[in-house]
Amino acid sequence: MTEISPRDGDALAIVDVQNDFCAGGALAVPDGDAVVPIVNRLASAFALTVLTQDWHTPGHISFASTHGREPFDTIALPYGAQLLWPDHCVMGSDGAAFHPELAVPTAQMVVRKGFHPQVDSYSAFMEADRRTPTGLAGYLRERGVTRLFVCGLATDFCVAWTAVDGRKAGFDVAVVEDACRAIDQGGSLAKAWDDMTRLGVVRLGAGDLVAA
Ligand code: VGL
Ligand code: ZN
Repeated sequence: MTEISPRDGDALAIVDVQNDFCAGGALAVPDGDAVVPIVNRLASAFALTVLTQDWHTPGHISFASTHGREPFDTIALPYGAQLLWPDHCVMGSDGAAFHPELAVPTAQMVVRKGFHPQVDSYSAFMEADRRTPTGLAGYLRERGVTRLFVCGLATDFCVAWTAVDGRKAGFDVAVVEDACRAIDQGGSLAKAWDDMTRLGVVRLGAGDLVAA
């Protein structure tokens, strides 16, 4: 793979590098912390960087505890099947804060998602009802972005849904695989790559973009 130099029209989306998805967090992604130095290095190569932050109300509909159920059970909601999670990324909590070593002072926008009590949002573009946009597509378009690189946590949920919706919104999208880590629950990682590949999401390594 030839090295791709970030240029005008490119942006990097750094998905959910938050304490609750890292070691000791409420929904720790295996080896999640490992993305932090890679993401920091990637970010330095982009003129436009966007952060996302999972940001739920207490008692959010995606929490197992809200339904008296166990994490990783699935329930039917008006907008479709919802996998249930431990309480995580409650707005304003330490768990919802960015990892303390995430160092992206140049980030120009933070997209918070999942803040409607009755609707989850893995994707940075569209809530789980598939109807409520976050505004990110418009923001990127107004900023002249055509190509979006995605990294962060977790590969098989918020990264994948963001990448897929980025394609549906008309952007060229690449996922920087080694700058992501997965939850990999019930085959979710393989399915996520199938979905992404089918929609033309390109799979890259950080070394394709920046020197190690
Ligand atoms: C995520 C599960 C629940 C993620 C967020 O960031 O991938 N996963 N909420
Ligand atoms: Zn969440």
